[in-house]
Amino acid sequence: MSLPNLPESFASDIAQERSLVTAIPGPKSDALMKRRTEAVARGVGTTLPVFIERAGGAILVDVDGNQLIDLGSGIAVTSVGNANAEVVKKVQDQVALFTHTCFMVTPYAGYVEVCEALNRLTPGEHHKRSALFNSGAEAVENAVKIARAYTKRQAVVVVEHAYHGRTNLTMAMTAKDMPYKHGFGPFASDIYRVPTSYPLHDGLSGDEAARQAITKIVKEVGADQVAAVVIEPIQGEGGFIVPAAGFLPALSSFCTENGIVFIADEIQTGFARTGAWFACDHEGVIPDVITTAKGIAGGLPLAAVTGRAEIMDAAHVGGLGGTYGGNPVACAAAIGSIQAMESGNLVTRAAAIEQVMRARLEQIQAKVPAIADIRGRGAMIAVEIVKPGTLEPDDALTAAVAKACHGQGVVVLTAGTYSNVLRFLPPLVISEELLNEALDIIDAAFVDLS
Ligand code: PLZ
Repeated sequence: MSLPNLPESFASDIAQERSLVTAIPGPKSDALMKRRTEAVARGVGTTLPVFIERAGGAILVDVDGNQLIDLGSGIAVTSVGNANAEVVKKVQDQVALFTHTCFMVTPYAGYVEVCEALNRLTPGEHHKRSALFNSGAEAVENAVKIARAYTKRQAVVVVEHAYHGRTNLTMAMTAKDMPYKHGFGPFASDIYRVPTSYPLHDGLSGDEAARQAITKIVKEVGADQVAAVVIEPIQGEGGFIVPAAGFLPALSSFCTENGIVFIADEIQTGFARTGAWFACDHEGVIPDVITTAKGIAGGLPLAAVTGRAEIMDAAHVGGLGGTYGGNPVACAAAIGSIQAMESGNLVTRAAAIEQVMRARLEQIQAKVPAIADIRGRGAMIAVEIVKPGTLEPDDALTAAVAKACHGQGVVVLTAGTYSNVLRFLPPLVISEELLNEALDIIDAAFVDLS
């Protein structure tokens, strides 16, 4: 299996090579870390205490001159590569023209163009409209506002292991206590959590898992009380949990039959990441409303809600907005990023990355019994790590493997309610050599530590 070539325009002026010239972290990063500790609130965590000075493609260059392989993409953001040339050009042109007007005060074409692209690319051929925001959490908040306005109902159903953000409403929708919610309540009311489909642990078919969730909604919430079911088609922070086939279609049909708005949170899975434009496409699920962010704009803050025109227009004039939502520079970045995904055929490339990664991870699994599962789609792949012979989470081994990778200059992330999932989100432009080198390091870390 080999990865398809990319057009010349994707070349980065930073050599796509790993290179360690100091310990990780090096002395300059250490010094900055001391300043960070003094100046920045401790609640803002750090995965890797290495300060970045430049980046290109799938390489991060730190202040000590080390070049790290990026298997995190800043949590699924820089899908088109860091500092992608098309994104940089669009941003530079826009920033020199004007930086802000507030779209609600005096509009500009870039915002409309991004909404047109969203309406075209998201699942379904129906008439759609979009609205733009700054962060994923803000998009989820607005999707809920819109669903409540449309249905004139209040209850919101979410699932176990869900992650939807850190604002008050989205904390209530997020499942995991530590670190996201602990001590930060009281949380928004009228949020109900039902079981999801987690094939490794529940052993249920998609239909059985859907029946379990639907029964709980009907019996404990009341179907006619529910404004929206909000679900990540593949859970991100929850541990790249891919529901059993049929689960999402069954849940979506139940929503349609009961006048419930089915909201797919594709903030992490969207924009080519999973080897399709959107993860819902893998099962032909057409959400009523979809939230996007992260990969949409190549690293600039932008998020969106896209949905059926009649649902989106249920919010009254002036009911949606915000000072910066759909900022012109972020919109220019999104236009560049979407163009790069199309010209670089990154949907296909994400699917090819899955083939390369799965083959290598299966080889590692064959010698490491702690790896209970390899899952995900496209360039969103993870392994779940357990005590061998059980399904008991091993968060200590997970953290140790991640740390060993970091020490060798490979940025990997962890995830999961039990912090026992090692996840990989490489930029979709990563070269096959870099990807294989990173996998060599992951392989060695597992063999050494387990
Ligand atoms: N919905 C599915 O993945 C953000 C969180 C990082 P924001 N995931 C990364 C952290 O620890 O804060 C996310 C997501 C899904 C919503 C969000 C929220 O997006 O842009 O971080 O607000």
